[in-house]
Amino acid sequence: MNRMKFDPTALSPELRRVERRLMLKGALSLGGLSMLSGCALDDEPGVERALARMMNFTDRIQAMLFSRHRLAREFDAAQITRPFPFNAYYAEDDVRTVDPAGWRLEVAGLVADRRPWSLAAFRTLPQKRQITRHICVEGWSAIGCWSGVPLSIFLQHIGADMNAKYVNFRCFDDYSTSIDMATALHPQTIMTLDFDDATLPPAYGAPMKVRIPTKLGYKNPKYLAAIEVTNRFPGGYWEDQGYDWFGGS
Ligand SMILES: Nc1nc2c(c(=O)[nH]1)N[C@H]1C(S)=C(S)[C@@H](COP(=O)(O)O)O[C@H]1N2
Ligand SMILES: [Mo]
Repeated sequence: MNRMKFDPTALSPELRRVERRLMLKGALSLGGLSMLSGCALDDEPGVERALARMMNFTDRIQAMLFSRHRLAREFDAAQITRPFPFNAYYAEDDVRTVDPAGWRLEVAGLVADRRPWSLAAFRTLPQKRQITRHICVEGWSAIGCWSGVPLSIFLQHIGADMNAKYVNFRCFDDYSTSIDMATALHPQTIMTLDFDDATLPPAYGAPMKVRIPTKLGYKNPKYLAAIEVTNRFPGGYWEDQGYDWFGGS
């Protein structure tokens, strides 16, 4: 790509709209993006490509800065947000439920043992509890109490390849998200069975959600159906629509 001086007055109406969108998001001007990417951005596909490359770059920087030993802040019981907000890509009335006794977590990909897991089996593993802040990109945050099995312990049990790059989550409400292995092994990443010291209710992801306080809300999958260990970049429901893949909080 050729380096060109960025001339904002030479923008087409279409690109002017793209620029306004970028500025509104508080992100970056087209000129800034053009400088950072070293490309003349003279059409919308060009802008999209440059943005995707930037996103890739910020994902890598975030991954480098992430430490398995740096913990998300924990709070006191008195600080728990009540009522805790519900959010999904649909309204609360449309929440899907399953029979907890019949539910099994599917296990796929780079693991030694692919047998599905029941809730009773998860209850036999060590549990951890956390009171942490959930941050949603839609502009709200809330403090909640979750407990369950650390994902790292589950990955050991199924003989997962810990050198694989990604852990992918598929949900039975047709949602999905995925995380890097360092986050999967983080001590506060837990396969949640309980919310507020009682069985996880339908609104918050029954029968299982993955609570990841080092990630933004959309990377905390509810209604878990399957887990896959993989080296193939998995993306996710919101990530495929342009949300940052790393999504650190
Ligand atoms: N399966 C599933 N998980 C999901 C979502 C969803 O729509 N479906 N939404 C995500 C988003 S954007 C947020 S903010 C949180 C909301 O979780 P809560 O209802 O427990 O507050 O769930 C995340 N996990
Ligand atoms: Mo969210």
